[in-house]
Amino acid sequence: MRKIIHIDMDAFYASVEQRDNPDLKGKPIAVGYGEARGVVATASYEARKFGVHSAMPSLTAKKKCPGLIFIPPRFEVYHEVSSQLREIFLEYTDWVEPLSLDEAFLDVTVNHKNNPSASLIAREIQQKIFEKTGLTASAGVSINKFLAKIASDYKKPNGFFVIPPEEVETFVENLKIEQFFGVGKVTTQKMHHHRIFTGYDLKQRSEAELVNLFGKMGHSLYLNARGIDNREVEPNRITKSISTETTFLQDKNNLNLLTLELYHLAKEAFERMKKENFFGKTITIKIKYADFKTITRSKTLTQPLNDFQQLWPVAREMMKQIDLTGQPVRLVGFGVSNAPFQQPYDHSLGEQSASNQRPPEFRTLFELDDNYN
Ligand code: DCP
Ligand code: MG
Repeated sequence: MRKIIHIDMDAFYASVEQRDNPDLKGKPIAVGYGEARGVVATASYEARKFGVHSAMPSLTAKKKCPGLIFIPPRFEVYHEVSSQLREIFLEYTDWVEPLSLDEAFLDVTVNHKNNPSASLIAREIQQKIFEKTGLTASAGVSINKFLAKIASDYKKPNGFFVIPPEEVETFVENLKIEQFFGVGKVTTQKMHHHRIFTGYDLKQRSEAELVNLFGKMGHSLYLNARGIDNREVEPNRITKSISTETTFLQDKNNLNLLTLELYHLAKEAFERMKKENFFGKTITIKIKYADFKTITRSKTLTQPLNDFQQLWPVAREMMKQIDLTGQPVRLVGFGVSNAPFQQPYDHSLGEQSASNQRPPEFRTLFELDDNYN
C-alpha cells in the first residue's frame, strides 16, 4: 500500500501578491490584466466570494466584483517560490512529481526521514512551507494520486485531509461523478444522461459498459470507482508541448474547412493548456498532405498565450500561409510549446527529444506529451 501526498498552494499567485504588498491583504484581487482582452489567472479568496475565478475574462470579473484590484503577474517570483517548495519536498523524498508551479504529488511510502506517518509528514511540510515562504498550502493524504488530489482540495484553504485505506470505499462511493479524474463538463453531462451521478452509481456499471461509453477512460473510471489508481508518482515528467491532431476521413483542400478543423483543435489544446497551466509562446501547425509529405510551421510570440482570443487569430493567419494549391491535406495538427515559467531543476533522469533545443535548466515542469490525440 502506497502513501501519497498531494500539496497545492492556496490561491497561489494572488497569495504571493498579498504577501508582498500588505495593502492588498484582505482585499479582492485578481492576478492578470484588467483590460478588454485580459483574463484572470487567479483570484484571492476575498474575490472568489464574488464569483471571480481563474480563466474568467477580466471584464466579467469586474462586473461581478466592482472593487476588484488587478495585479499584473510576476512570474519570476512565483517561479522562485516554486523552487523553495521543491526544496522542501526533496527533504522528504525523491519521488516528487510537480503538476504545475504550485502543486505536486509526493510518494512517501519510503522516505528520507524514515517517518512511517504520511499525515505527519504532510503536516510538517505545510508548516515548513509557511515558515519559508509565508504562504499556506493545502495537503491531501491517501493511498494513491487520485485520492490524494481530491483530499487536498477537500478543506481548502490551509486544509489538511486524510483518506485512510479503510475509508476509501465509502469515500469514493459518495464522490460526485464530476470529481473523478478526467471527468469534465461534457463527460459529466453524458454521465448524468446515463444516470451516473456518484461513485456508487459508477461502481454498478461493468468495465465493458464504461469502455463502451467513455473509451479508454472507461478502464480508469472502473478502477477509480473501486478506489484504485495505479499511476506512479513520476519524478521526471515534463510537458514540453501540448498538441492535438486530426486525420480526416476524406482529404481536404478547402481553406475554410481546414481553418474550422484547426479551430476545434486549438480549442481542445487550449483546454488542456489551462488545465495544466501550460501557456507556451510558440504555436505550431502541422500539415500532412495526401502523399504523406508533412510540413510544420511555427511562430513564436513575445508573450505566453494564456488567452484564446489572442492565440486564435495568430493560428488562423498561419493557416492562410499554408500552400493548398497542390495536394489535398489528410491531417492537421495544432501544438503549443515553449512555456516560459519553467523550473530549473535536475532532470538527470529525464528524457529530452531531439527537437527540444532549450538548455536543461529551461525544461518545463510538465508532462512530456507530444502525441496527444
Ligand atoms: N493559473 C492560471 N490560469 C488558470 C489556472 C491557474 O494562470 N486557468 C495559475 C494561477 C494560480 C496557479 O496557476 O495561482 C495555481 O493554480 P490552482 O488551480 O492551484 O489555483 P490557485 O492556487 O490559485 O487556487 P486554489 O487555492 O484553488 O488552489
Ligand atoms: Mg493552488
